[in-house]
Amino acid sequence: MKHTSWLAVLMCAGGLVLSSGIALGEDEQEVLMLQPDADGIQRAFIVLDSYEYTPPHISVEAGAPVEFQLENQSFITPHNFIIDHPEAGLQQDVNVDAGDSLTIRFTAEIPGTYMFYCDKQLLFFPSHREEGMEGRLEVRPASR
Ligand SMILES: [Cu+2]
Repeated sequence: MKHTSWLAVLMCAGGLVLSSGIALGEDEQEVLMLQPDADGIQRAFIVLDSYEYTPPHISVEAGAPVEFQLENQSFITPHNFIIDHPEAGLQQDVNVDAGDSLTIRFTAEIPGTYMFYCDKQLLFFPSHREEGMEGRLEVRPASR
Protein backbone atom coordinates (compact mmCIF):
# COMPACT_ATOMS: atom_id res chain seq x y z
CA MET A 1 0.00 0.00 0.00
CA LYS A 2 2.75 2.43 0.91
CA HIS A 3 4.47 1.59 -2.32
CA THR A 4 1.31 2.36 -4.26
CA SER A 5 0.98 5.70 -2.52
CA TRP A 6 4.53 6.63 -3.37
CA LEU A 7 3.98 5.70 -6.96
CA ALA A 8 0.86 7.84 -7.10
CA VAL A 9 2.69 10.77 -5.56
CA LEU A 10 5.62 10.49 -7.93
CA MET A 11 3.41 10.15 -10.93
CA CYS A 12 1.25 13.07 -9.89
CA ALA A 13 4.36 15.16 -9.37
CA GLY A 14 5.42 14.25 -12.86
CA GLY A 15 2.08 15.25 -14.24
CA LEU A 16 1.48 11.80 -15.63
CA VAL A 17 -1.81 10.03 -15.68
CA LEU A 18 -1.93 7.16 -13.24
CA SER A 19 -4.08 4.35 -14.47
CA SER A 20 -5.74 2.37 -11.74
CA GLY A 21 -4.13 -1.02 -11.34
CA ILE A 22 -5.83 -4.30 -10.81
CA ALA A 23 -9.41 -3.85 -9.70
CA LEU A 24 -11.76 -6.49 -8.46
CA GLY A 25 -15.28 -6.31 -9.75
CA GLU A 26 -17.86 -5.20 -7.21
CA ASP A 27 -19.31 -8.68 -7.10
CA GLU A 28 -15.95 -10.18 -6.17
CA GLN A 29 -15.54 -7.99 -3.13
CA GLU A 30 -16.32 -9.61 0.13
CA VAL A 31 -18.71 -7.95 2.52
CA LEU A 32 -17.53 -7.29 6.03
CA MET A 33 -20.59 -8.26 8.04
CA LEU A 34 -20.48 -6.43 11.38
CA GLN A 35 -22.22 -7.78 14.46
CA PRO A 36 -22.60 -5.89 17.72
CA ASP A 37 -19.82 -6.48 20.26
CA ALA A 38 -20.71 -7.39 23.85
CA ASP A 39 -21.31 -3.69 24.55
CA GLY A 40 -23.71 -3.42 21.63
CA ILE A 41 -21.37 -1.46 19.33
CA GLN A 42 -20.56 -2.60 15.80
CA ARG A 43 -16.90 -1.90 15.10
CA ALA A 44 -14.74 -1.87 11.99
CA PHE A 45 -11.19 -0.83 11.18
CA ILE A 46 -10.97 0.82 7.79
CA VAL A 47 -7.77 1.70 5.96
CA LEU A 48 -7.75 4.76 3.71
CA ASP A 49 -5.13 4.77 1.00
CA SER A 50 -4.72 6.03 -2.55
CA TYR A 51 -7.33 5.40 -3.81
CA GLU A 52 -9.37 2.94 -1.87
CA TYR A 53 -11.02 1.99 1.38
CA THR A 54 -10.20 -1.43 2.81
CA PRO A 55 -12.58 -3.10 3.25
CA PRO A 56 -14.75 -1.30 0.70
CA HIS A 57 -18.01 -3.05 1.44
CA ILE A 58 -19.42 -3.18 4.97
CA SER A 59 -22.73 -4.35 6.34
CA VAL A 60 -24.18 -3.04 9.61
CA GLU A 61 -27.39 -3.56 11.45
CA ALA A 62 -29.86 -0.67 11.66
CA GLY A 63 -30.56 0.83 15.07
CA ALA A 64 -27.31 -0.28 16.75
CA PRO A 65 -24.37 2.09 17.22
CA VAL A 66 -21.43 1.85 14.81
CA GLU A 67 -17.81 2.83 15.32
CA PHE A 68 -15.44 3.04 12.39
CA GLN A 69 -11.77 3.56 13.11
CA LEU A 70 -10.34 5.25 10.02
CA GLU A 71 -6.62 5.03 9.42
CA ASN A 72 -4.92 6.88 6.59
CA GLN A 73 -1.90 4.85 5.53
CA SER A 74 -0.87 7.15 2.71
CA PHE A 75 2.52 8.77 3.00
CA ILE A 76 1.52 12.39 2.38
CA THR A 77 -1.96 12.32 0.88
CA PRO A 78 -4.90 13.44 3.01
CA HIS A 79 -8.14 11.52 2.56
CA ASN A 80 -11.62 11.94 3.90
CA PHE A 81 -14.68 9.88 4.64
CA ILE A 82 -17.97 11.30 3.50
CA ILE A 83 -21.39 9.75 3.73
CA ASP A 84 -24.31 12.07 3.17
CA HIS A 85 -27.65 10.50 3.95
CA PRO A 86 -28.89 12.40 7.00
CA GLU A 87 -32.38 10.98 6.49
CA ALA A 88 -30.91 7.57 7.38
CA GLY A 89 -28.76 8.77 10.27
CA LEU A 90 -25.71 8.79 8.03
CA GLN A 91 -24.01 12.16 7.89
CA GLN A 92 -20.24 12.20 8.23
CA ASP A 93 -17.58 14.36 6.63
CA VAL A 94 -14.22 13.90 8.29
CA ASN A 95 -10.69 14.61 7.13
CA VAL A 96 -7.95 12.12 7.95
CA ASP A 97 -4.44 13.41 7.35
CA ALA A 98 -1.69 11.11 6.12
CA GLY A 99 -0.60 8.80 8.92
CA ASP A 100 -3.48 9.81 11.19
CA SER A 101 -6.33 7.79 12.50
CA LEU A 102 -9.66 8.75 14.04
CA THR A 103 -12.94 7.21 15.04
CA ILE A 104 -16.40 8.15 13.83
CA ARG A 105 -19.63 7.07 15.51
CA PHE A 106 -23.13 6.92 14.13
CA THR A 107 -26.26 4.82 14.15
CA ALA A 108 -27.82 3.90 10.84
CA GLU A 109 -31.59 4.16 11.10
CA ILE A 110 -32.94 3.00 7.75
CA PRO A 111 -32.01 -0.21 5.92
CA GLY A 112 -30.59 0.34 2.45
CA THR A 113 -27.40 0.75 0.46
CA TYR A 114 -25.37 3.91 0.90
CA MET A 115 -22.12 5.01 -0.71
CA PHE A 116 -19.24 6.62 1.16
CA TYR A 117 -16.38 8.31 -0.62
CA CYS A 118 -13.38 10.62 -0.58
CA ASP A 119 -13.78 13.90 -2.46
CA LYS A 120 -10.19 15.10 -2.14
CA GLN A 121 -8.79 16.48 -5.35
CA LEU A 122 -5.44 17.95 -6.27
CA LEU A 123 -5.57 20.78 -8.78
CA PHE A 124 -6.93 19.54 -12.09
CA PHE A 125 -6.42 15.86 -11.34
CA PRO A 126 -9.46 13.61 -10.99
CA SER A 127 -10.97 13.50 -7.52
CA HIS A 128 -10.12 10.53 -5.35
CA ARG A 129 -13.67 9.32 -5.80
CA GLU A 130 -13.21 9.42 -9.55
CA GLU A 131 -10.06 7.34 -9.00
CA GLY A 132 -12.25 4.75 -7.33
CA MET A 133 -12.06 5.83 -3.72
CA GLU A 134 -15.55 4.91 -2.62
CA GLY A 135 -17.20 2.15 -0.69
CA ARG A 136 -20.59 0.73 0.09
CA LEU A 137 -22.39 0.58 3.40
CA GLU A 138 -25.23 -1.89 3.54
CA VAL A 139 -27.66 -1.30 6.37
CA ARG A 140 -29.68 -4.38 7.16
CA PRO A 141 -32.86 -4.48 9.26
CA ALA A 142 -32.46 -4.70 13.02
CA SER A 143 -32.32 -8.31 14.19
CA ARG A 144 -34.80 -7.78 16.97
CU1 LIG B 1 -8.76 10.37 -0.79
